[in-house]
Amino acid sequence: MARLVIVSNRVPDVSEGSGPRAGGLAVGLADALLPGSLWFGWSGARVAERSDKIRSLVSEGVTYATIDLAEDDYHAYYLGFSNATLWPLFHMMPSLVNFDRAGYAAYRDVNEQFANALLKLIQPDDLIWIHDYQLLGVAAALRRFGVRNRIGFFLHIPFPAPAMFDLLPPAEELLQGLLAHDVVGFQTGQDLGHFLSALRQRDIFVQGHDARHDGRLVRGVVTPIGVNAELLNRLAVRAARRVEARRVVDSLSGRALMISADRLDYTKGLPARFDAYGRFLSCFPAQRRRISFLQVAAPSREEVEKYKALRDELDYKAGAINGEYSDFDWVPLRYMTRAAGRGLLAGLFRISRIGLVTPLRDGMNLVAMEYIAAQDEADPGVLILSCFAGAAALLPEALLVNPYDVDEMAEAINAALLMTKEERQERHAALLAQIRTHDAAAYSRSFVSVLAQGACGSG
Ligand code: GDG
Repeated sequence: MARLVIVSNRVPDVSEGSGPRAGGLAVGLADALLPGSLWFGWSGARVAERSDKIRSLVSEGVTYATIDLAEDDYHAYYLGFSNATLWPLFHMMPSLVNFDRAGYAAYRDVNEQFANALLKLIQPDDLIWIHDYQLLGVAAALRRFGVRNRIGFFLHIPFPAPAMFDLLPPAEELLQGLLAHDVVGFQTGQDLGHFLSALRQRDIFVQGHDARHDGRLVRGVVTPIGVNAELLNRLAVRAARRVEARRVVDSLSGRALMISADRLDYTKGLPARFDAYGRFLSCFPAQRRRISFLQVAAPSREEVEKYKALRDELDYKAGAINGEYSDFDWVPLRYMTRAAGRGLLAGLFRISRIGLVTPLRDGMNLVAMEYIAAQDEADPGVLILSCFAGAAALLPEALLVNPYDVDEMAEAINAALLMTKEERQERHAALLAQIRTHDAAAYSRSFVSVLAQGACGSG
């Protein structure tokens, strides 16, 4: 079998030896990462000048190769074009987009730097699998350098509707970049549809899910990412028994816990979620003292300006809710702006009666799946999920809500609190079956099998 080369902005930190990983790309790819595979990306380190030095480390038979980023590139490529231009635009939030040419120039340069390093690492038969929006131009650079390997790309975030995509000054070039791959994968059928529409509008020949361009075939696929449900459940069972989780249970005095856990990101819909909780407390006074809401918000991209503004807004809203509704012996909202440990988080999911996941737009959303996986099947909690998360397409038995509709979310919280055990069990069984079918192993298996088709010169 051909060797698999994974390329992503960051490579997982394997040096810490922190036990089983329960989330993220490392789990999504665990089944594809056979010994002998290579994973290439940015080390996370920033240096004064651009450098082509590659460092390698082998862990469990997998080679992790990294380069450092120049400080200027970190600002212009990573914080700039990737996270202040593409991220908000692909999540269809154009008013938050910052664009400047210098940022895009750095983005192209870094993508080329990645391609240059890869040239030194790859062999002719390798299958190359590139991940996410930071690296839309790597394959095009590899093609310019004459690389003829099979190259696949997977977009973890949504692909925007064409009218939104076209707002990007370099839209055309980015689309050409995607066409340099043999396979382009998306989380949902809607994302793939948007991509194909953008191609058709440019008179690129599309048939079914395939595009033909420059004499090459580009195959569009939908391969939703998933979690390892068994691993997560084991982690949750163990953590729920531990003293940290027990202390949380004791602190509830019999009340139901509602939990949300997100990176502190404006796409995750936290301000409207806080408003919805406030609306719930005001509209359903009889329920007030039956619930406690825990929001874990892991700081993220703190150097991007829009993220600072979000943090201030949430501080204000959290203070307002607790000021208005707290009692001497009850605080309605526990709001933490630091990450919880992986195990503890799984344990907290398990002891929570409600998982509240309301992104304004999300490629997939693994928290929703982790919440389901962590539940006790005999007495499971209720998942309230945004209809604009990719996960909603797979999880129709959740209570689906519009994350812009504060009243609807408030009503869903109430309905979840009142839901009978039978209904909770029924919904949970259906949700669990879905996340087992669409799990991490299925994700990488289905993508790699399409990428491998046509290898050895048959494409
Ligand atoms: C992107 C796309 C897509 C969260 N808080 C804590 C914590 N987390 C973990 C969760 C989960 C991961 O971070 C977040 O994954 P999501 O999928 O929810 O969201 P993004 O980070 O935006 O991921 C997304 C994903 O890529 C994969 O394709 O699903 O749509 O945006 O695993 O559990 N982990 C710890 N402490 C926390 O406080 N340890």
